[in-house]
Amino acid sequence: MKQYSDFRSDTVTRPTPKMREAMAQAEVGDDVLGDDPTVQKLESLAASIMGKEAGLFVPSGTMGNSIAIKVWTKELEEIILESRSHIFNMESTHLAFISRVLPRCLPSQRGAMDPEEVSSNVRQANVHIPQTSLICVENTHNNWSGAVVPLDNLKELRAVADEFGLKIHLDGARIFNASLASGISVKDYAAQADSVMFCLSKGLSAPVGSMLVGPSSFIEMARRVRKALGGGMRQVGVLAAAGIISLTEMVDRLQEDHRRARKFAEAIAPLPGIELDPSLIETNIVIFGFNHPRLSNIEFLAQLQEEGVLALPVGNGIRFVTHKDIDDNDVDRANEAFKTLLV
Ligand code: TLP
Repeated sequence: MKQYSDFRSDTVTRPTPKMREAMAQAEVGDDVLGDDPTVQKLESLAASIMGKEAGLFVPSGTMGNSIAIKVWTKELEEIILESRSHIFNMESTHLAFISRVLPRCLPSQRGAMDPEEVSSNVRQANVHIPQTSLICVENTHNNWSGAVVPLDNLKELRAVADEFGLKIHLDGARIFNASLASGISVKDYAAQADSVMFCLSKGLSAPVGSMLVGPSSFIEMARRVRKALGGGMRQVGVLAAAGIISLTEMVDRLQEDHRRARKFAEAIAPLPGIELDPSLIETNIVIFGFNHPRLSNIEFLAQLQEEGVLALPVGNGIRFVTHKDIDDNDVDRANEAFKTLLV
């Protein structure tokens, strides 16, 4: 079988041998009945790492975000979110389909919305208009090439939320990447939000699963919503066991992914057709514009695949993501393929 260097996403990471061992050994019970000790351990670990009262293990990041929005909002309301956010662009239609709220998308500086603009877009309900109830933020910001949203920006958004009595939900799918890149603790980021979703199954390499954390009353309701969405899982300690390893052993190595992403970006930036400022690459996602005289991004991606390198298109550009199963040889292979195909 052909061995690919797979830069499509950090979601492709495979569980480590230690995770597989922990999964085989996991003590389990019926989690819907509240009997699974391994899930309980993971949920309290996640909550304590983020400085929140309680946690909930959910099958995916998308379900975590959709549950949070469902719990924090009701019909006839509107939420403010960033125009390139994952929630608005990549999670199908759950805002409409599950929560029945309107999105109000605002522009940003690499994921950081202007607090004054947010403030002026908060709407107080009257018979004509919806009530704003929630602000969603994303850190790191996927579609802004893994940008770290500054803590000061989140603090300013917190102040706006407090002024108007709004909640903040943080899509922290890659919050540990943000923390390692900035040196700011995940607790400090989480303190600016009422609830946080973060993923175990991306750079942290668990096979499945994300966490939702927040106040106990919020998590109590989130557990009911998860069940209503069909996300109540039974002997799921086998998966939680891998998630515990994600949180206890897989965080620090994300630095490696950041180093490789920067190395890759620096190597390809001068090549014909690539529109990229490598100094903007802070974490593990490299999104670049592609404007080549001979090739479209789709044609180029097909040729890269022939060379054993996989990546995904984003609009007219391309996204590369580094992760545990990408090493320096994979980066060198990609760099070589770029040179051969583009020059
Ligand atoms: N992102 C995936 C794809 O959906 C694009 C990826 O490959 O990057 N929030 C953010 C910021 C995300 O990047 C993702 C996944 C999610 C939420 C959703 O997580 P899952 O895939 O577990 O539903």
